[in-house]
Amino acid sequence: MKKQGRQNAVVSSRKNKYRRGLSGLALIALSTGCANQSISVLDPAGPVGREQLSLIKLSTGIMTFVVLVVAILYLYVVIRYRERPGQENDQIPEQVEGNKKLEVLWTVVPILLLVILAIPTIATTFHQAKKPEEANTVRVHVTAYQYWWAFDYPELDITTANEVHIPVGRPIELMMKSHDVIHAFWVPSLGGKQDVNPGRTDRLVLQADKPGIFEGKCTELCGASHALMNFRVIAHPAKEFDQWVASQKNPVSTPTTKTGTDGQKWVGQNCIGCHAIENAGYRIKGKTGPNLTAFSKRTRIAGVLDNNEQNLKAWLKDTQGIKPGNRMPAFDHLTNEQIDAITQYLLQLK
Ligand code: HEC
Ligand SMILES: [Cu+2]
Repeated sequence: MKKQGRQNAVVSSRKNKYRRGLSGLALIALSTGCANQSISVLDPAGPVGREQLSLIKLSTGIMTFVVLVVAILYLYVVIRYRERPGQENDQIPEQVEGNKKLEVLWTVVPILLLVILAIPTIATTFHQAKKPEEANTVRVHVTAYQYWWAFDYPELDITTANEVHIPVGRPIELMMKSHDVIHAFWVPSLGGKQDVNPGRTDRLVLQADKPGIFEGKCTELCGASHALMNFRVIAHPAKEFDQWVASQKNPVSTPTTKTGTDGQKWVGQNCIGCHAIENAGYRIKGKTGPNLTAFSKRTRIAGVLDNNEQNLKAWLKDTQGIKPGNRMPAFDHLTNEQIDAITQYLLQLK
């Protein structure tokens, strides 16, 4: 019920022509508004996430133990040695200095606790940093931009953005770098976080055991729209993944309607300097914006809006209201007819 209310709020604020600021808040509500996706470290969906959760449980257990011991001792001392009625104010209790047993106890116990914490932490860290076995691995190059993610599959010759498709049950080796500032890559259900830096490449290996949509977030403050720098890991059974690869390599990019053809032309004139679309006959392949090949298959626009006609028009007219400070200018100077044609064209790319 609550979620429904929030979504209604989004729709009505959209009617108010996306009041700046307000719409940002509404979008956050929207992006958390769906039920079937997973975004929790407590709900791991692969071996990396599970190992990390067991470390979280271990350290939480140790911390809880320490807090309890300290709190109980504290309460005991406060109550047992409180000032009692009739006691003289300046009466000083017996002074004790140095107790070998106690000194040893409270040095050794914390050391033991740290060792118990350190051994599995170090072992897991090295285990997870290992390069996965060659044969089975899917390699993906990740590039972070303010405020979106590019995904290249070097061995499959595919480029996509904001949504990275993977097969279940196979390790995914993500080699990551940043195009601008420091970002961080985090998919709570699968694992992370990994800082993504300009000028160096870092590896993160993830794996999903079951199909599903796993939400990802940038988790290093990177600018005005940092909180909206969302992405999705979409895990498929092996066969479905192969189908996705095939459709992505042989995308449908030729419009069949007059409006679609107009759209293709307007996109060529306005968008293709920044965006690439495969199989569409454009001579230029823009690289400063997300690759839009097979765009209609994306579930969201820019990581924040559901992908549909109405939202796509809203995005084109008010990019800055929806994602403040992002690098795509608004196209509010285009006529409604042009926007209609562009939208229709993009939504038939599959
Ligand atoms: C100056 C470069 C530039 C131009 C020109 C441009 N864009 Fe963009 N576009 C971007 C950038 C950068 C983003 C990523 C914004 C973000 O999420 O931070 C983007 C995002 C998008 C997205 C969302 C993509 C996704 O993966 O979800 C769509 C759709 C889009 N642009 C369509 C268009 C269309 C249609 C045009 C032409 C009318 C256009 N763009 C013109 C730079 C540009
Ligand atoms: Cu970021």
